[in-house]
Amino acid sequence: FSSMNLMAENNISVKAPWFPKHASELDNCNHLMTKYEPDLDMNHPGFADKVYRQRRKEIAEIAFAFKYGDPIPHINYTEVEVKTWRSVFRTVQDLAPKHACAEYRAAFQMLQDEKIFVDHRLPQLQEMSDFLRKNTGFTLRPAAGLLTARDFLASLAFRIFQSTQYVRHVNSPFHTPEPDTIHELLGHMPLLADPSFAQFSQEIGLASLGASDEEIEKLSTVYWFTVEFGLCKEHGQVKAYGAGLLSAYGELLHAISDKCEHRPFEPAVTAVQPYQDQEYQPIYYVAESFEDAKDKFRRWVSTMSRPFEVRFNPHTERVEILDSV
Ligand code: NLE
Ligand code: FE2
Repeated sequence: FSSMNLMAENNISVKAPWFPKHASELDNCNHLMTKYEPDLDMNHPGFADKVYRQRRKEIAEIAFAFKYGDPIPHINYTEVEVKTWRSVFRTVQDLAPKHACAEYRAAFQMLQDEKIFVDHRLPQLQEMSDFLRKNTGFTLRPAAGLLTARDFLASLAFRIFQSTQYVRHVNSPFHTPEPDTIHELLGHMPLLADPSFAQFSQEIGLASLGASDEEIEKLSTVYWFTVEFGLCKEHGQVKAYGAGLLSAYGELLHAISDKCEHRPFEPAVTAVQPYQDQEYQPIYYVAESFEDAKDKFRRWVSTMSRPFEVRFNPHTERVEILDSV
């Protein structure tokens, strides 16, 4: 058996792009997309704000210095940052009961019961990571900004979510095109505490390991229209489960209005739907349920071209490669 594994290891080096085989190798998966950096983008609300740019640098340094196994450093959030958190937190608290899916609402309640979600302070990534570990085995590591799709998806294969730790600019609390810790905390964390959703997230990650560039593009598009902007049905009503909707109430209300189009989630079709990340989406995909989305996703992934299969071993935090050809 071990020699078969070895063979697979040797073969894939010629056929497939490099990918991490152990959670510690995610230390090499922190490449940034620079399009939304406040230093580089004139339209960024922080572009003219020296204090904000300095703060972003400070917090980015923490992520760059982070190594596998380190505790996630604590951030002393400023009064302005707490004010931004509070205003987004309160709108989510108001809107979630009516518009968020049941899994989100249940996890949100748990986070409130554990006093991790309160309006007067931002949750720290380390306490959130501990919470997730207890519920689904997901953990967090800090990211300096928007990562390349390949690096970001790879971490999901290990049930690790790369999370930003800085706060959006105070002038745009209700929508930002780039991820920030409010988006991660209010958008992603509740659902990563749900077992079925956590499984779905990990499966997207596993499918991405060693995939071609075109396949990564398709997988990240599926991720975009599900984990980020997905809608689902609940007792005949349409609810939000996408993190980009749950952390941005402007878009959440848009997504359930008649100003956009709803289409049924169908991975092969969704995967090639062009999208932009500046403005609200014109099209959203609606899943019947997480279980249904997972089934459809699995069937679609099995049509992909990768010549081997991968399996995550949670005891060793290692991805095992199974030669399937
Ligand atoms: N638009 C989202 C928000 O404002 O929270 C962030 C999306 C990140 C992909
Ligand atoms: Fe996100």
